[in-house]
Amino acid sequence: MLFPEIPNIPYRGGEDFLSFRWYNPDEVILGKTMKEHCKFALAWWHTLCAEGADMFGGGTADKAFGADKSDYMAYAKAKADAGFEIMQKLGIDCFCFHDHDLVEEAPTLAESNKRLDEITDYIKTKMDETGIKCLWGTCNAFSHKRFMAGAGTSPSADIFAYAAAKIKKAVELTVKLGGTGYVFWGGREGYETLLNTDMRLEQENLARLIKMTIQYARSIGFKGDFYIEPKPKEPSKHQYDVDVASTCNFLRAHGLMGEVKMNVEANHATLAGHTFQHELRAAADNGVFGSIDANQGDLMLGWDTDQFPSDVYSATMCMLEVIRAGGFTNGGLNFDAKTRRMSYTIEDIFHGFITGMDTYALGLRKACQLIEDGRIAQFAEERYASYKTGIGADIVLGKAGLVELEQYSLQREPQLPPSGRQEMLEGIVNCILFEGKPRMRRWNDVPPPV
Ligand code: XUL
Ligand code: CO
Repeated sequence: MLFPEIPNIPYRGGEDFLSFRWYNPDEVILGKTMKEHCKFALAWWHTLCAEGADMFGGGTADKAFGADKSDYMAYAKAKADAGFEIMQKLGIDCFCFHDHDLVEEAPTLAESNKRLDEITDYIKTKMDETGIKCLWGTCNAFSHKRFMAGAGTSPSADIFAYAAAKIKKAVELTVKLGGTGYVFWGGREGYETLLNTDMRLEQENLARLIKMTIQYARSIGFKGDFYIEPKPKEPSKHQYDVDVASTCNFLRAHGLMGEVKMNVEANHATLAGHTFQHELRAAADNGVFGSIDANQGDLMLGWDTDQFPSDVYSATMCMLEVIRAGGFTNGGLNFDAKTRRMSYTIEDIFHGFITGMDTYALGLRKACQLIEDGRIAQFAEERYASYKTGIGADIVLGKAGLVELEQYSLQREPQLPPSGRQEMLEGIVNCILFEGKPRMRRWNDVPPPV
């Protein structure tokens, strides 16, 4: 055991140190256990690799986990041991990885692949022993300097080929570890200036790479889902997968709709100028809701801070959308999150996960209360009641065109639309969030707007 001072983290429902207050894995809510609703996962890169380096200084956390870092395999195995201990103590059933999170990249592709084979043999044994599973895998095609101008969107065909070779291996590893998803995050798939960029060719090539990956993965028996993880910027000034809507446009333009879903990340939504809920709704409405990178950004910063989530409001709206979308199938809530640079101890990692898991557990509980309360959904439904009958139904059913609508409008001046009652709805949310019970009268008892 690497961290004997840290116990298994129990659900206590109180304020005890190192315990869950709201996450009670086996408690059944709306017909499913909390564990099934949430499907939490650990991100190998943040939890086991990131040491807190930033633009102005190196790492503050020791993530050698007792190993000699120059012995790459001993170091890789120590990270795996630490990861499994952390997951077991927290009751997290899944992890997500990039190829070279698992073991340091070697000078050649062949040697790198050998290292990956060896470390995944080790990880697979630990998975069999513990029952821990792989939620999704992905490929790091952005850190090495060869990918400075992108991978699938590189101006160099040799780099495209190298990225394809690396992705091939990452897909094989995902299949080997039984991953139920494969993620494309467009690391440096974007541009800095159009003065040197053929945007059309770059996007076509990106689509080609995704198609090759799908074709190969299916040919070796991958049955899971593919996800694109939209992000508007960072590291590129402009990343091609800006947000869910523009990524859907990319998928449609290249005949990939139906083949690829979304991995929606909270902090990426913030960077795109959207709420997390907006991105989730856009995914569900387009039939591409897949998985979630659960973290949170800082609204005052323009970069990806990848903080552990603590915003219950946002987590509640997220779980509302997840439930609305029918819950997770192959996806889950991956903590693409790291402790702050000043929170550098192993205990801080546990606090990060406990707060993150409790935030989502509380969000789930509150989302269920909002659903059971019913007023919010009912209000939204009734707001559009005019499309159920009469001219509204004709519009929806395609029975009315401009001529009919002109005829209709010549005979009557429309009334103002019903009040949106945003403030009242926000009040209802607050009552449920902070008091756990409704305070107001039912909305339809409220007098109509004047
Ligand atoms: C980067 C990011 C990635 C992906 C996986 O912003 O979110 O870590 O989640 O490549
Ligand atoms: Co992410």
